[in-house]
Amino acid sequence: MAEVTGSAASIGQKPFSLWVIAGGLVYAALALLAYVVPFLAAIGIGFIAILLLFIILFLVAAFFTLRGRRWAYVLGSVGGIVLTLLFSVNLVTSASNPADSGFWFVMSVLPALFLILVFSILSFINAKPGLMQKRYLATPQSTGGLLTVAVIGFVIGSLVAGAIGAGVILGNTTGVAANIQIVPNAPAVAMAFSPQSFQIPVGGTVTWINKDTMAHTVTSNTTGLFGSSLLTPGASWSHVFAQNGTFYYHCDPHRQMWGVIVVVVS
Ligand SMILES: [Cu+2]
Repeated sequence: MAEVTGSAASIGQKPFSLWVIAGGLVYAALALLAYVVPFLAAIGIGFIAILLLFIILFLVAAFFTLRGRRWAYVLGSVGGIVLTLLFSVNLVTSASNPADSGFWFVMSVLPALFLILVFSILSFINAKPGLMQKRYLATPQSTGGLLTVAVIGFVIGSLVAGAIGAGVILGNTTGVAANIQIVPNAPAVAMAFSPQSFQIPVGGTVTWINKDTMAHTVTSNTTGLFGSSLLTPGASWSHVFAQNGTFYYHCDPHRQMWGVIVVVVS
């Protein structure tokens, strides 16, 4: 009984800052896992390996952070920065559209990484004198606690606003008259562009609409012939086909997504 009391007391005695760092790292690891599982079938083994590496790194860093190891939260912070830089383009795309499947991930993981970074730097600087000497590192009843609550509040707020925005964006797409739909879960299905083959007379216009919850492109297989920018969820794009012929196209980020436009002389 005395031992149980003792271990419970030692958990309570860990500095608040280490709980924030470890909690943030565990959240980042679980969020990565939750984000990537639906796309496992559609992404390459190399990409899965990289993400697994980050998940393991975050969990190991969290474990040793709680044991008070300085290298652990340095490792966690550096890992977070590398992850952000590596996927900066994807993060910006996802954050710019609440209907994007990655919106919740960016809006919760980036603030978590921010907290990890701030508390890691402060903990690193104050490790020698001891974290318990600084009130904002030692206890949640401090400016450190206030900052943590503020960041969590920001995350909840942006997720609620995002959920409302996503409904509006996806609701608006029903009014657009498009010839070809980029279907939900497009990278994982056989026919990502529906219809996959579409015929028009010379001079006709084809309109694509993205009904998926992630960004895609319409890109000619013949380089430079035609191509959209990244179409976020709900976005549409049109192209006029002035020449007859058979034009294959694909999605730039997901090469397995393809379709064909057949332009005939009427
Ligand atoms: Cu795509």
